[in-house]
Amino acid sequence: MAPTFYHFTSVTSTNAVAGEMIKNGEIAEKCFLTADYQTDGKGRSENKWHSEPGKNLLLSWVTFPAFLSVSKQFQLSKGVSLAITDLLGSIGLTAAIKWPNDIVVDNKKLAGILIENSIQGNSIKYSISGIGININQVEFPVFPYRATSIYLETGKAYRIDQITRPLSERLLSRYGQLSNGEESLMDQEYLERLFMKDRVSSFESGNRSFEAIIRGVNRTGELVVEADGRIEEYGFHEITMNY
Ligand code: BT5
Repeated sequence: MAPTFYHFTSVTSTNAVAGEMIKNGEIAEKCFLTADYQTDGKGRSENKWHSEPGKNLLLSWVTFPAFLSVSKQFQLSKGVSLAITDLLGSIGLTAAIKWPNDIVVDNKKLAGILIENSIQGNSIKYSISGIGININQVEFPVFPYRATSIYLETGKAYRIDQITRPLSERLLSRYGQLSNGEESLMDQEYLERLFMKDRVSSFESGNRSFEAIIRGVNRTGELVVEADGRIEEYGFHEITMNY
């Protein structure tokens, strides 16, 4: 089945539109939604995703990963992170995966991922992978972490579809690996691309600030760090890394 692409000029959020289309039964496997502009682009929790009209990739990819148990849902995030870094590598950029959902180039955030899963019992009914990749934007608001774009890093302007199409192929290919059970290969590549792995970073957890070394990510997607010689594991909401 060939992938389907839906393009919108302006939407609230491509993830929200994808969710509505799924509920209305308008969407099947291998579906990609893109928009030039989002009036309410979403990040995690209450965070917003900012993007100037027509400058960047704003995409939601819909999957129905019935083969994946809920406890393994982070594997999807790994697949998406690998696909984005594959794509950036193909245009000459060395990108790292900053756990849990950022893609950074030269210590600056170039892309963000927001995966929203609909869970039923122990299975994932559907999953919406929202991806924002900064392509041609040159100025950004002041964010806690610096932002960058493909243009700023390579000096080359891209049409959005020059990124969307190859990215969709990379996503489907990584998804194929996941559904074929090629997890250990993906785990290994993920670790190789993990930002600050085996280097000392500073973290905050609750009201504690500390230094630790990222060692990896466990089966359920928690960050594994070594602090004072001890291994500790943290969930998404339990730790932030300063960089
Ligand atoms: C993310 O959240 O990084 C997930 C972003 C996902 C965006 C896509 S676009 C298509 C789809 N539809 C949606 O509505 N969303 C998805 P988080 O880790 O919470 O990071 C958000 C934070 O990154 C913001 O609070 C800002 O500090 C910063 N930020 C916002 N826009 C940015 C940008 N364009 N580049 C770099 N940083 C940005």
